[in-house]
Amino acid sequence: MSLVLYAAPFSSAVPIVQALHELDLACDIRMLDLAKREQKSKEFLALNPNGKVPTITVDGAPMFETLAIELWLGETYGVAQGLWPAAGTPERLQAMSWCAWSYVSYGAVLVRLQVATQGDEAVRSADHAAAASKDLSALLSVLDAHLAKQPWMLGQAYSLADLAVGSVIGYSVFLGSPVGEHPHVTAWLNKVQARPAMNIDA
Ligand SMILES: N[C@@H](CCC(=O)N[C@@H](CS)C(=O)NCC(=O)O)C(=O)O
Repeated sequence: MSLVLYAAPFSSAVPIVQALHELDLACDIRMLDLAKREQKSKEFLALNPNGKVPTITVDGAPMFETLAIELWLGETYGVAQGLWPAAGTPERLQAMSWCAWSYVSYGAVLVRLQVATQGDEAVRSADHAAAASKDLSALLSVLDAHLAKQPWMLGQAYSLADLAVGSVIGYSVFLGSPVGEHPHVTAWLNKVQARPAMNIDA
């Protein structure tokens, strides 16, 4: 398969670049200059009408949304390498659940924190930030209890589910989420972030 990834530094595309490294996959990575609005060119909008990175083409066919690309990379390339559970296993169900949990359930509350702390002046609010922080902490407690039982998201071995969930949780630290109050999440995140693939220049 011929893969072309459209990415940008310090963007949502970074976990995809990291997953490609974990999988040792050949991919033509094209860095867009978002400040120059290269993502809004007619050619790029034909691939992703949202005009956002990451966008990947598979033998010319486009796909967008980080979560969707991560799940697709896992099922397409990860199973053979032991980095993604096989279809039909309980672990596959858990992988899809936790990845969606991080991007959708946790991500939605994270946006509340981001808007309350870094949004336009009119929408900034200490009260909303405190409420979002409390709700994030409740979600982190669920993750902490999960990681108290096992060292990695899916059990005894690292997988691309750790990369996906770890990317969202790691980004949330940067936004001020109370990750540090959850010891098992913190210890797991340190292990995820120590992987060589997480420290490449993306
Ligand atoms: N939910 C999307 C978000 C993608 C997104 O917001 N990408 C940003 C970079 S982090 C972007 O391309 N921004 C350019 C723009 O909005 O013009 C995903 O995960 O793929």
